[in-house]
Amino acid sequence: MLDSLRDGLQKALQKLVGASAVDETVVKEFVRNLQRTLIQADVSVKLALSLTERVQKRALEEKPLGGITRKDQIVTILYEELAKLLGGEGGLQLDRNKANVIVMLGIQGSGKTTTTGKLARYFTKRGHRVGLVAADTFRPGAVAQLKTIAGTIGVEIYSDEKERDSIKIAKAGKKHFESTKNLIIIDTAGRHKEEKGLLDEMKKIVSEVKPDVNILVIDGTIGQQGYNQALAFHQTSPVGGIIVTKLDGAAKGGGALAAVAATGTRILYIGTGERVDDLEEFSGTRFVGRLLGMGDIKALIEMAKQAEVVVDEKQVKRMMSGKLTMDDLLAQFEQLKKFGSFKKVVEHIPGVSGSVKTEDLEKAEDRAKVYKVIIQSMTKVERENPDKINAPRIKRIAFGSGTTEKDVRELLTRYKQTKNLMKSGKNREFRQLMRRMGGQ
Ligand SMILES: Nc1nc2c(ncn2[C@@H]2O[C@H](COP(=O)(O)OP(=O)(O)OP(=O)(O)O)[C@@H](O)[C@H]2O)c(=O)[nH]1
Ligand SMILES: [Mg+2]
Repeated sequence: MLDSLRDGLQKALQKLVGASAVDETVVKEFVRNLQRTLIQADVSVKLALSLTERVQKRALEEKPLGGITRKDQIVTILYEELAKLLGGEGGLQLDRNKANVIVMLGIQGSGKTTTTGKLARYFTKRGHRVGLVAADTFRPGAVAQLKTIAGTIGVEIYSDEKERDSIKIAKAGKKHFESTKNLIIIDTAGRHKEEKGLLDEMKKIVSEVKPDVNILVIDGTIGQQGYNQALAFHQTSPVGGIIVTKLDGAAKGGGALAAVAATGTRILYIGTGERVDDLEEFSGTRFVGRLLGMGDIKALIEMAKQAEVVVDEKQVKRMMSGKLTMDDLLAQFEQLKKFGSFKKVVEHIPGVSGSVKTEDLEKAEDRAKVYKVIIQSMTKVERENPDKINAPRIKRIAFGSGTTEKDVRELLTRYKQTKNLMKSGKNREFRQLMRRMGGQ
């Protein structure tokens, strides 16, 4: 989903993370890369500039919060600005004790009718009583299309193929379901002779029906015209939430971002396929996290707090100078476990997440469990001087821990590798993580 936008943002981030020091030139280059990526993803130039200008200003002016590096700070700023734009969490809260009325808005082919069915399915599953109203009198076959969808999901539909006035149908449909349903979704036309006619019709429906919310359906694959489209609807019928469709395909996503900016509302759901179940609740923070190739940075900070990672400073210093005992290694495994899975930890390190395979991480986690029992079967002397572990000792340790000699040898190899790694300081990300965990 939105591959090019994601790739572009991640490349810009990787460059930032990879820079030896962050100065004004690096920040400005980062901002230029962001601009290019956003514009290539069909975000309007104006929106791209205002967003990146804010990022640049904050990146140059704000001091890093305690405990995090300037690079992390900049990543957090970008994250916050994108999340602010995308407007928090999605989903639609309904009052179960009344008949909630939704009017679907959007131009032809944006996915209104399909999404009407998806919403009906979604809320029926959650115990709501849903009724659909077929108020598209413009396109031949529109009523039949909604009828078919309603039939598939077993939801009642109100239609009147003899009536040409969509406003009358919308009103009658609302009345028809008002006392028996608690969610009424009105599907409207998207096709019209001219845009003005469509907007006028919607305005009339909205003023007569007085819905609880107007939902704008935006095709995720449209480019910059997303802004004007959204604005046109919003000015005549105030939009209370957006659903972006077709995000399963080649969507660049910029149009959707622009629509949010134009209406100042939230994305509620996203459509990820043609089937009636292809609807996902939208989460701004999760979405941006996915785009940037990391989880929520705030979640990482929270996680670290929750785990109350207490790191013995002396131990970390000793480890980083290359003096490593098996107990240190064990402590390292334990710390990572406290953080959650390896996978989670790695996902939260900007710049690293994209380059590590999930299977490798899961394997690493399983191996860590085996290593732990092996270390626990070692004597104190062996733990402190792993280099002294010879063949007879390996045999004994394997027996004592219920593992194989191969496992023990593997752990010893890992031990040596870790020791070398720490000595050479090649693995900068790892050292950074250690530092963040409370080391130097
Ligand atoms: N891949 C994909 N296709 C979708 C999605 N949502 C809708 N479509 C397809 O988009 C096309 C148009 O969808 P409709 O629901 O008929 O659009 P509409 O807005 O009701 O169109 P009009 O009635 O002409 O105004 C159909 O072929 C749908 O199957 C989606 O999330 N993903
Ligand atoms: Mg339709």
